[in-house]
Amino acid sequence: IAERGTEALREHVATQLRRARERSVVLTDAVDDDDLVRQHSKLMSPLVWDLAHIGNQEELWLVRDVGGREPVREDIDNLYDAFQHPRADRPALPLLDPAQARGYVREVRDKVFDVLEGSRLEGRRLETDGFAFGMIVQHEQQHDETMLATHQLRRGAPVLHAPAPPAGRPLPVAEVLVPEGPFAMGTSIEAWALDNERPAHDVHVDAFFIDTAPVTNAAYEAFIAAGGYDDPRWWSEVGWAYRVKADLTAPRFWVRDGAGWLRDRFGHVEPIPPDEPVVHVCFHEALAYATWAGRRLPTEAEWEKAARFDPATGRSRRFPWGDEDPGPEHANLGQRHLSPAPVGAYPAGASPLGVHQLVGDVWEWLDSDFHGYPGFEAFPYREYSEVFFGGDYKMLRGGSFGTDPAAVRATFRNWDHPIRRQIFAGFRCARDARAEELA
Ligand code: AVJ
Ligand code: FE
Repeated sequence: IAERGTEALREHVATQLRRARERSVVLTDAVDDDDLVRQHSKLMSPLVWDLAHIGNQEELWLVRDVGGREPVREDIDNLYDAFQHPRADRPALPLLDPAQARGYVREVRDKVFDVLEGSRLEGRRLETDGFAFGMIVQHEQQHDETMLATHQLRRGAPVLHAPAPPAGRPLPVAEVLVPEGPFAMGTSIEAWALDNERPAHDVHVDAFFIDTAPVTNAAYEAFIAAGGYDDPRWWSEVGWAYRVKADLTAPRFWVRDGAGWLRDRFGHVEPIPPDEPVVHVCFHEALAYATWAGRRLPTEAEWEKAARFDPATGRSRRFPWGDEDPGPEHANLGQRHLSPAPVGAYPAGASPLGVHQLVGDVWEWLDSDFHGYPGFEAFPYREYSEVFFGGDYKMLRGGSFGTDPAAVRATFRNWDHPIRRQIFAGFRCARDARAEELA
């Protein structure tokens, strides 16, 4: 992005802003006003809150901060400040109604296009405008994924439709060795990288094996059938306590069908595709599966090395397949398909070491907590990342079928509470390399 001329960059920003808005409109026009204002789950905001919050963040950063313009609706800042009101409390707030919210986001967007016309855009950080637009594009796309998760929780006839993902094919090997040694983790040069992805720094990683694909529904069903949910040996202490308290018996949205299972996907109840990555499991379920299978979850550094390290050059790539932005041949991103794709569906997206589907399909739970990298600087606000450091979170990497390409990179870091299951998260397994395997 940095090498493009200002006009090309302006066009790129405009295109990304429009793409994000098209998606927000699809997700909010798909349901009636009653479904927009209702809370479909205590875990989620009403969709109409997300919509106006998207507009309010855009107003704060692009209209007021970058543009230096007069506020559009200063009076509603508090209502749409995520730190003022937990999700469960948002339906009771005096929110903009659907027509007002739609009018508000349109008015803000008109002003933003005006600001964009006069912007210099040459820099990577907020002072020089380019980053601020990228941050707001990513923010809208992040909330679009959150709204997609709200749709998954909504009951009633299906309103979202998309073609099935491409077919899978068997992978030649189940796991690959990632060699011992340092690699460059994080980035100091990616224009739209958020504060927690910075700066680039060398990390030493011991040799380890990582699965070439995420754990599938069929593999996960074998864990269930083997009594995995009834045996505390496989669970951490806190994981087992949660498994009992929440009465977990299978991934969220799986429904019993005699001796087997079906799944409810955006209101379509269907057989569970055996070769698709399992989705809607929490961190505790992922860890229990891995322990049962005699494996473990990768750490965040291991995942990023598997995704970026090119053994031929020693360099870290932007994406597993190289430095090009994601195309439809590389990864299942962008809500083009409303489910993960079967294992092997994206051979062009594999990493140099032969690891598939690291980006797209399902977010992958990792056995790491959320901290800043050495040299971390909060930017442009502490509430994006820093206030979450050291909290009760586990890391997630790679994005899902619901994540837009603009909002994910091999350096992109996501986090959530280890009990969360409504997000589009699965996992893959890893293991230590034994001495005799390294000879
Ligand atoms: C980075 C996905 C954890 O959705 O809570 C949206 C992103 N921050 N608005 C979230 C975010 C502020 C954040 N995650
Ligand atoms: Fe937000």
